[in-house]
Amino acid sequence: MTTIQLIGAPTDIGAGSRGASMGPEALRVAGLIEMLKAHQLNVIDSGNLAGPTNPWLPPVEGYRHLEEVAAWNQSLHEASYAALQQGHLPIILGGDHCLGIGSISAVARYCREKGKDLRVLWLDAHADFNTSELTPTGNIHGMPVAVLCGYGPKQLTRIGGRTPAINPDVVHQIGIRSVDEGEKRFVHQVGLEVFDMRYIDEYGMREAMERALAGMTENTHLHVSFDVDFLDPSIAPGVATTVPGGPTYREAQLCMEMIADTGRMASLDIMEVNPAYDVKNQTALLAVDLVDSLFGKSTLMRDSK
Ligand code: Z70
Ligand code: MN
Ligand code: MN
Ligand code: MN
Repeated sequence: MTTIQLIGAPTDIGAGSRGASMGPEALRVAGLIEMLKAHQLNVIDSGNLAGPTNPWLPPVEGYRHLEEVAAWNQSLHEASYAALQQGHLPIILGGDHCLGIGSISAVARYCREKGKDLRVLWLDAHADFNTSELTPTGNIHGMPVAVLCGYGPKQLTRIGGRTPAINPDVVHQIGIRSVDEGEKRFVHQVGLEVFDMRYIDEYGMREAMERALAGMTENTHLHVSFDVDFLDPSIAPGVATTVPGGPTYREAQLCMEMIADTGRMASLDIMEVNPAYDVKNQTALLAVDLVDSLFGKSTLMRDSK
């Protein structure tokens, strides 16, 4: 029986607005644990990590709160790695998306040691591929993919003991529709695989997901990093950075169902839920509903593949 371990990381240290620090509790209040238990999963809620408070300072040399971001991610790295070593499936409750650094560096370290092939699905409105030179804001939640690929300050790129933590070709991004000018060139330069909204509009979510999930084997560890601003703001208003033109409810459900069908998801981030922008916790409720599909809820019985 699979054991899920919830790890809360209540911080908005890498974001441009306050409030994602309330995300972990919003997800619990929305019934995350009860939903997981209904799938006959063992659930351990290890509570929330502790870390520095948000000093709300301007950027220094292209980074806001670099030391605090490093502290949160170091602690998340250790907690996520320990969960994986115990054979648990960690679900990280963010918190802003800078936490993908600690989470995914831990998954990458675990996969290296176990000889597993890592694949990262990055569901987001943003590519999160900025560097201190490219960033228009200094907010580190716009940088985690670049940091994981080795582009960034050593306080962050060295978390997990190997730089780079991952190669760009393990990352497959879905739903992207807001990329800064310099960031665009850099994404292109390293050859990140991006299924942006233009692609999804032209070819559909099904084609995008078939490609993003193609070529996995029994040995693949699939990590899903779900930034809730992936979703169209009309259904998910509770995020700090809404970007119009995201996946609809039905497209998002299909995306989750196709991931579930692979049976390979072994770790998950749920990031950027921001109750300060939400109405009656609907965005956390929607995230729980989608994660329900990610764990295999489906409308009808289906042939197992
Ligand atoms: C912009 C930046 C961002 C959210 C990532 C936005 C980044 N590209 N915003 N996630 N919510 O500031 O780097
Ligand atoms: Mn993000
Ligand atoms: Mn985003
Ligand atoms: Mn690939």
